[in-house]
Amino acid sequence: MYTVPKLEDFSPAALDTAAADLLAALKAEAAAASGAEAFAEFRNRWMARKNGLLTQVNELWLKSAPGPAKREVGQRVNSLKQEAEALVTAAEAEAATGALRAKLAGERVDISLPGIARPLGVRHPVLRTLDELISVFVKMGYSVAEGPEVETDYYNFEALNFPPNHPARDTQDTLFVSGQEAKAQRDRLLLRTHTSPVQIRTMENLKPPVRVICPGKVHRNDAPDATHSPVFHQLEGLCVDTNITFGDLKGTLDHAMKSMFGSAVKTSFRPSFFPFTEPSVEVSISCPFCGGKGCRPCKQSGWIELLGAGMVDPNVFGFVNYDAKKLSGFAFGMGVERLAMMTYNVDDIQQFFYGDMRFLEQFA
Ligand code: FA5
Repeated sequence: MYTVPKLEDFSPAALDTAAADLLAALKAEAAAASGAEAFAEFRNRWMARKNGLLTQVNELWLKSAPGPAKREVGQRVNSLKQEAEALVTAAEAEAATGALRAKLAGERVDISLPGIARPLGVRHPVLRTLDELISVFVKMGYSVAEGPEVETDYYNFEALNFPPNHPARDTQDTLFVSGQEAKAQRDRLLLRTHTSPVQIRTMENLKPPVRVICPGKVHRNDAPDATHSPVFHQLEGLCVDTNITFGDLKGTLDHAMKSMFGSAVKTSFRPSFFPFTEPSVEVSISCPFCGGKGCRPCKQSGWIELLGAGMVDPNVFGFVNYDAKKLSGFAFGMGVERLAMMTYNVDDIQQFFYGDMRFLEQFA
């Protein structure tokens, strides 16, 4: 194995020979060092600061060179060390690619293996019902409007003719945003309890005639049960023009329900109360499951209550600068989950929100 010789002769020719011997030995050892461990040993033998072969060159050649030759020897030793270091670095890179090549040589990509199939999602039954409803009304000439889920007291209640502290507010158990006490009541934020505020936002922005539907998510502090969820969806409708009558309301909703549940379905309108409509009605459809004879979904009554509606109260027109003497209109709001339950014969509203694949896969 190579050792750094002591020099007697410091002539350029003798130095050249000694340098050539050293480099030849280094190259041979680099080529022989296979594997990470052997290479580390090789590197250490040559490069170690303490007693590595290149350090020994310093000691044995440079330090023992006679005074007049020192300069010449110093330059040669420096360039020799540089060359040696470059050779070690190159050998190191070569060893790394060599190892990678060896690893790859043992691996094969099997392009005939099937890939990882991602299951394709389907539209959620609630959104599917919403889409169907929207398309029924779009065919009747309605456009679609949206509004914010975090609303002000003004749009959710006041402009809909719910005065502050009016008991009608209690019919919609409201989730309020905290820390709003410093604001005037009308500016306080809440999670909208219905999509009716979009009626106001629409009339503020559009001149009559207006025909819009407003789909969206709403929130109430309702305890979850088979027909109630604290988060659910509504589809609001608003039609304002001259000479809009209660007959238009009945015809429109009757047509919409027949489009959704089949032409045999009948609609029934019973008096009700909402502050923003006068008169107000609850709309029911004849039970599509039993045809009106009475069954479990319709609680033996033959009818299923689906939505609230009515003629726009003139006070509401006052909030949006519409002329209540010239204009009239109707509005309605339906719970989309309740319609989806009817469409897909689902008896528990909570099924829509559990995210249980066994339930959702049935709609694929
Ligand atoms: C309203 O929200 C009125 N804004 C509807 C309206 C619009 C009337 C325009 C007149 C004119 P109501 O609170 O009844 O009304 O709710 C409407 C529908 O939402 C109900 O018929 C029901 O289908 C659905 N709904 C109400 N609460 C829940 C709940 N917790 N979970 C699921 N659906 C609900």
